[in-house]
Amino acid sequence: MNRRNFFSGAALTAVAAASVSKVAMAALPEPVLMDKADTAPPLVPQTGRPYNPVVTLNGWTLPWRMNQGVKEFHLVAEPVVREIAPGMKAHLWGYNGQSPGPTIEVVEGDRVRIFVTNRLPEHTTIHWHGQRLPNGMDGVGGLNQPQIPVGKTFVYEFVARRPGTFMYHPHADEMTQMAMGMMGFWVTHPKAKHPLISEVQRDFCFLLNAFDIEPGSATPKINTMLDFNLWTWNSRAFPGIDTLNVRLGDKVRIRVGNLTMTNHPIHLHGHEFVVTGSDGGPWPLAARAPEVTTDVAVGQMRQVEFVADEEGDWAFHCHKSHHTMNPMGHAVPTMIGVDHRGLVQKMQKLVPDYMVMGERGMADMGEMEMPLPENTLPMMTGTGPYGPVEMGGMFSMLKVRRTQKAGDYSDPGWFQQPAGTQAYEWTGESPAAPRADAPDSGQPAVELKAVKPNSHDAHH
Ligand SMILES: [Cu+2]
Repeated sequence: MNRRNFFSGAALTAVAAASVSKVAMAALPEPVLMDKADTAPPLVPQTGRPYNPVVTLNGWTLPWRMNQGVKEFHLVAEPVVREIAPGMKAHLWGYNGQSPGPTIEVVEGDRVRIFVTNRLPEHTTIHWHGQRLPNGMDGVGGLNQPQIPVGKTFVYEFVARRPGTFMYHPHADEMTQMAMGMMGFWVTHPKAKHPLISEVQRDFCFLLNAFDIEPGSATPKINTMLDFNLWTWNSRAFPGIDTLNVRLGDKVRIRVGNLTMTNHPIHLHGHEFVVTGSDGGPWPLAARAPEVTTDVAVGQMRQVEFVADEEGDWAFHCHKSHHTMNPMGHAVPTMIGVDHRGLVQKMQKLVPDYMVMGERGMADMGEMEMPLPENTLPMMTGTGPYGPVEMGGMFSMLKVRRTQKAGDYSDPGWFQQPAGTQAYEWTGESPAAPRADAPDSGQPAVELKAVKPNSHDAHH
């Protein structure tokens, strides 16, 4: 098998145990690597109990081999190059060629054996966040096991005892290894119909992560505690995050885990969803309520469900407005209301490329063709059918279409607004806008007096 071309076919196929000799079965499973940041089609299981596979945003599911009833996976911890969005690549650490690592999908009751090979420059372990397992398999280096030394392979083995939404990450030099992008998703599907787990047509998953990468560089600053500048879903920033493309009327589940250093209120437009579970398991029906935003705290996971019954391109994003921005957003002073005329020409004599930012708000940034250092994303970017979307970071779209085929995850393009259903410009008579201060006094508003240049009233 050509490992690098493993995914080039239309359908993914797990390694068939029957075609591998006894000698080979005693050896390490061949690691499967990924060299792209694309969203892979769902990995339909070829062995073991059937289930409805998930789709990992800008990610993929790790194939396994069945060895005498045990599902065997091989994770390789290693330095990787990850495209964060077109125009920027980061030097991260991850698994099997990418950050995050591949999603692991198993079925409740499966016995799972995971070989973990360490190709990092330092020791590591893997903690299986949320799993019920023997204490010695929990992966906390120094506490439950010796660290996995550089160049060595350790084996984890346990039964996936409860169905749900989980993740994995190192529990060794955690600050460094998670800041470098080491993490992955884990889904345990129910073995039979479950009273609290719905059957859905689309089941998406991704991790929230964050990096601090100086404009013009490629390696994260691992000591950053809070002031990250790249807010990502599965190590991708808008417009590099794929859209979630569904058919009108589909029941949709989205699973999210947070391995950043802050909480993220995840918000969906145009629909209400219900939070149906977390890494603690499916939630009792009495604990569920409709929401359009759900906060995912650090180290938490949430799964939300809804029927996609409104056609359109619906924004789906973190509601912290700084998290829908790319680098450059923090050190820029607020310039709204400041008149730069005159100053720009003087500055351009000294610095030909000098530009004023934010004089009328920051929206100009979305259109600005400002020279950027190599390997840097614009602060607000991405273009929609009506111009710049003025977003970055943790932003994507739910695209709901009547014409999307069942099982088709391809991007249908931009939504065509039906006539008469879009905001439009008022072209009739415009009455004078009333002002709070003195609508009848004929005096200008107080704030104008304070900032108007050369005004005789400006002395305070
Ligand atoms: Cu956020």
